[in-house]
Amino acid sequence: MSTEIVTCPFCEATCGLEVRLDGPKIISVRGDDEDVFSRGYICPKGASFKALHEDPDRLRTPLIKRNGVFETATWDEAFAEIDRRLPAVRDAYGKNAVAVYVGNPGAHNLATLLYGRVLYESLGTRSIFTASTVDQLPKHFSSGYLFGDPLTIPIPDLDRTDYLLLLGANPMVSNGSLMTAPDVKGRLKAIRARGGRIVVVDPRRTATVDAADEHLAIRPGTDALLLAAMAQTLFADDLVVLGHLEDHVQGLDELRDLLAPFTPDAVAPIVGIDAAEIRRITHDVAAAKSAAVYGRIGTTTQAFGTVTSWLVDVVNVLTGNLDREGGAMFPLGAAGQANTEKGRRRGFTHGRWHSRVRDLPEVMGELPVAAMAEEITTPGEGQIRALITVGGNPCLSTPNSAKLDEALDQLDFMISMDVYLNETSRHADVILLGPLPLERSHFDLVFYQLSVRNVANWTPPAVECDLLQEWETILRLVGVILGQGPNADLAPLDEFVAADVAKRGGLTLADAGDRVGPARLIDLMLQAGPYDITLADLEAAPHGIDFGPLKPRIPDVLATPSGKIELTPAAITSDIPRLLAELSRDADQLLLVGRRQLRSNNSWMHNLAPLVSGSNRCTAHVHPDDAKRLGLSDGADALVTSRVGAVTLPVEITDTVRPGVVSIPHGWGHGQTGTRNDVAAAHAGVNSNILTDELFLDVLSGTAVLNGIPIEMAPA
Ligand SMILES: Nc1nc2c(c(=O)[nH]1)N[C@H]1C(S)=C(S)[C@@H](COP(=O)(O)OP(=O)(O)OC[C@H]3O[C@@H](n4cnc5c(=O)[nH]c(N)nc54)[C@H](O)[C@@H]3O)O[C@H]1N2
Ligand SMILES: Nc1nc2c(c(=O)[nH]1)N[C@H]1C(S)=C(S)[C@@H](COP(=O)(O)OP(=O)(O)OC[C@H]3O[C@@H](n4cnc5c(=O)[nH]c(N)nc54)[C@H](O)[C@@H]3O)O[C@H]1N2
Ligand code: SF4
Ligand SMILES: [Mo]
Repeated sequence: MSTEIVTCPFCEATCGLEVRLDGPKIISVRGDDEDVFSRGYICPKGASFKALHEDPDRLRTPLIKRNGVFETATWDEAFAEIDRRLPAVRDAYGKNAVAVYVGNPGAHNLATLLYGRVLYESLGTRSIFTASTVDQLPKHFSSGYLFGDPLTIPIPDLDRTDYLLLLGANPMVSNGSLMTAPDVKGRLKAIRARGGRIVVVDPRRTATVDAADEHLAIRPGTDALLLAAMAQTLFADDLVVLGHLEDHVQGLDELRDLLAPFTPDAVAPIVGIDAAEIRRITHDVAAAKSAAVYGRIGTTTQAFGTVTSWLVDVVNVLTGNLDREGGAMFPLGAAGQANTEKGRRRGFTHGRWHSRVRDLPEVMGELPVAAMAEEITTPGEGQIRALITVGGNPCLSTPNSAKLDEALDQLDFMISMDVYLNETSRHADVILLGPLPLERSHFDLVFYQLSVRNVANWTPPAVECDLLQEWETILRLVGVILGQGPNADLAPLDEFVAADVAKRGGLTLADAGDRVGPARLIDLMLQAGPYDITLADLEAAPHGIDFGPLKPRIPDVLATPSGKIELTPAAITSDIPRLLAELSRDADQLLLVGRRQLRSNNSWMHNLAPLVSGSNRCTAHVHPDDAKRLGLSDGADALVTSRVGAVTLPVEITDTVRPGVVSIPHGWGHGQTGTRNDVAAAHAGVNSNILTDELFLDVLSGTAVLNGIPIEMAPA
């Protein structure tokens, strides 16, 4: 018997877990009471490690599709097949003909985080897509222009704030996002216990609303108007107090003029919140000793995702709450945070190239995944002919996924790096499986940069595993792409990656001793980081190291060309005319929004029996007034139709959604032919992304609109 301490990589909360093992067999998993950050917290997904590891459907060997049927293969056979087929596509059709899609688990996996870039660079392709364009890209965009770096993102100082205004976030269920905060439940409770206030803006009465003081049931897609009216009110009522930011802000007068038309009275009928309420909330935020305005996926995956993300921080700035205790602050990650590097690049740009078919701008080197299907199906120079998916399930998670599902069949060659044969990987010609979390090392490189406290924690592999590690898989792919054949020597490739990391940190390879792989890279990044620690220090502290609460970082953190917070970047304010036009929009249209669920993890944990037991969760929430008007009855099937598709699913009549809004969770729609996930198939549900529209985007960032989709609904 042994006990291992690990960090859970399933969501952004970075909980410490205590895993009891009997040899390779998991006996139990519980929260690690001594974790410096999570203090014993665990959720149902973290508790499902055992079910995941023992899942009979989990892939155990690579698979190669021959004559339409998957056959088990050795690693050598799989790479020989890749060597035979992948370079041929590039040689025949050019570099952009090979595309990559990286999904959400990639943000929690050192293989993709540290070695993904060599894969892209070796391919030399511009056809790079990730789940960011169905998620948080607008926040990177707005932060890039406001503060000079897309990963310089202000995080609510949850543990000290006196007033938290949440828009489009449900951390009681999601456990927090762009806000690393294990036991967010306890942290929210503490705000109220110390006399603070929580206000939630959401078209649904969520679990977070239940934990809050106030709820504003906004009409979907109108947060930008609400925030613009709040900012306008701050100016009009003379509430702008920059305080410590006074010398670090540019564009205040222009901002006042731009936002002048967005009065509470002008926006109220569209937003669905009284003008007097908007004024009162604004005055409350301004009067609070400290306040943090925070927007999450309900504000990014909507028609004005970037403008909304920008206005969230505009309000934080105008009330003097940016970069101060209890406000919205900049974390200082222990490793790999670009804004701690000396002599870093000044400024952020996007649109350095554009997608071929729809001319959509690149942002952070990637193109909108909403455009991936058309790039596969539209003939011409640069047409995508091969695809590598890395820990992603775009056939369930991206807009108009039926179209993508069809498009994938047209590819000449497809590789999926995945742990399941599911809705996406069933299209692949070769599936390269990866080890599961307990079988690999882990360090939450990204999420410690977005954390409500500065902490760091290293996880060594807890369980032995004879699978190729995913960083090795990626390097082996790189070997194939570079023409070194299917059995390239990985050591020099790994050393090449490490030498680059060492150089950026002003170090040499020798500084990491004889370590290799992700451990070497993290060791180098820690040594180059702000806390003067090495990986050995973290190895000696299995419950993590706490570097304390967030500290003010302005002006050093700013990397804009002016060195100031640039409040009115043209790249963002160019969308104001479109926002003005919203003031005359149709406020009666029935709109679809999503709904995350505690026992789901996007699309991929529905194959674990403990997480899908109980009644069907894939239902359409409809307000009683709408149900009556549309002739829908509770429990009966309804047909939901959008511009691009239709699904039939059971109705759940509930006043937790505001009138005019229907909510369907995403990530369902299992049981398709050729998949191997029996439990999920028995709880199939429907895919809400059959309804979302690949042409409906946040115009600036190309992020898909997944909330606020116009739909029709009728009894089935
Ligand atoms: N309508 C609607 N759509 C949405 C959303 C929404 O709110 N509404 N949310 C969006 C958001 S925020 C996101 S992040 C995306 C997610 O979009 P995706 O990342 O495309 O989807 P996931 O369901 O997270 O799929 C993860 C895949 O990775 C595999 N996997 C899990 N662990 C590993 C691993 O360690 N290695 C490898 N190689 N594979 C692994 C799983 O089997 C699964 O196939 O969905 C988006 N789609
Ligand atoms: N249990 C669980 N946890 C997860 C995930 C999961 O699938 N399951 N996924 C993880 C991932 S990948 C992510 S990105 C995070 C996301 O973390 P959150 O952003 O906290 O996730 P959601 O629960 O989807 O919350 C979004 C809320 O926005 C609301 N909303 C919809 N449209 C609008 C609108 O127009 N305006 C406003 N103001 N609100 C709107 C929705 O009703 C919903 O309550 O969660 C992560 N954590
Ligand atoms: S909250 Fe997130 S990190 Fe914590 S146990 Fe659950 S899935 Fe894991
Ligand atoms: Mo996400």
